[in-house]
Amino acid sequence: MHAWPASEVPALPGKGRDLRIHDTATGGRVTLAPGPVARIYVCGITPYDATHMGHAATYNAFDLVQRVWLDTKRQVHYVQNVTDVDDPLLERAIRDGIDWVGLAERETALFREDMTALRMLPPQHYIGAVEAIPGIIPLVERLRDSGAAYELEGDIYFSVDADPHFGQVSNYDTELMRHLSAERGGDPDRPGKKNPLDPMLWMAAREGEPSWDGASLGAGRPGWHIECVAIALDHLGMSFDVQGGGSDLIFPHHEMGASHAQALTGEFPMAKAYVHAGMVGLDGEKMSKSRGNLVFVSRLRRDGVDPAAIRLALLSHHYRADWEWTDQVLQDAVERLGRWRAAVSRPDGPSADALVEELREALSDDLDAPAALAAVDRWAALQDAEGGTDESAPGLVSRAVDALLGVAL
Ligand code: 5CA
Ligand code: ZN
Repeated sequence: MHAWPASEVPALPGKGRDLRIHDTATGGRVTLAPGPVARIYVCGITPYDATHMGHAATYNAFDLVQRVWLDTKRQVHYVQNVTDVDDPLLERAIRDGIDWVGLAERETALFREDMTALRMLPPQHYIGAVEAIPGIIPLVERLRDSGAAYELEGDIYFSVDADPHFGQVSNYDTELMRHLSAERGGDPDRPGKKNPLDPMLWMAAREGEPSWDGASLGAGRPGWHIECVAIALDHLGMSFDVQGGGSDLIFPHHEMGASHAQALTGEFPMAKAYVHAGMVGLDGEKMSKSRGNLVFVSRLRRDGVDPAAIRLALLSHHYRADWEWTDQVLQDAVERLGRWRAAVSRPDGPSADALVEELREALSDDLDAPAALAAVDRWAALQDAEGGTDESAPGLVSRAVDALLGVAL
């Protein structure tokens, strides 16, 4: 699949700092000091509805990760998937009486437009589940042949007990895992499973649903977790730097994915850091397609909201916090954007050298975007109150805000 066009990232004087980021698996901070190429996998959308502010907030977090790395003069190898065949997509297509392929294409196209407008850096590999199927089949066969997977009435399940490290991404207890498994696409109550938590790797063809020739697996379609593992291993290999997504993916998705990869390769861990963004809510509930309480990026754009203001609204919250979208959040961002634009439109101003270092310090410290915004606010306030004589300062602020925060002033 093609991704979306990249906005240019201006180079800044000096060099950025290594990223220290919270890792869900260890519960602590890890310093990611990869070699010249940093590797990141971020779980993509299930394209049955438009991009909402929760999605945008999650992709904003991982965009910042890349901008910090780019500022350290590293290259970034970024992979993202599109879950273009799965139960929720098929259910929505049936509900609306439309073709599931067309629905996925339409919503993926809209997502690309939203990401472009928000200046999110594109992945180098943007891979759909359907196009990954030829790579998924041999992995499931290998898991089955090694005893890490088993058949139940034609479906193939992964045996969580095959991975000695199972449970070490979420660190959740069994009761919570069982509850979340039932809530998030699993089937813990199905009779005949070895462990109620075992997730499906390959679902045998169902009447009226799309299916593919699965060689020795028979006709069917892939499970959700193996989709991301196949794509990540194919393009990044094991022990990549960051596995990213929203906190609703901690369990089962990232737990199971890590276990699949570890059982397949005998290596541990799959990722050096499991990084999770908080949930964005509306009116006290998580914003979700299934609940329908959504604020869409495309809707705001159509209403004439500047995408840079949407981006500033996202940046005004720490990525790990759960927060509520309100009109006030957007209004504050619109006002901040106006203040910043006025401040950089003058021919000179107070020196911005210290500001660049403050931005670097804030973002390398577990992506502290609110602290970064506060630093720019201080420079803009000084510009407003006293001005300055540094003719390079306004341009440097614009470039730093663009390079590190993805906001075009
Ligand atoms: N296709 C799978 C991942 S392989 C999926 O979860 N798709 S999704 O469309 O449901 O979500 C896309 C991304 O947005 C995921 O990282 C998810 O964790 C994140 N996300 C979904 N809802 C919210 C929300 N309300 N707040 C923050 N992030 C969210
Ligand atoms: Zn995923």
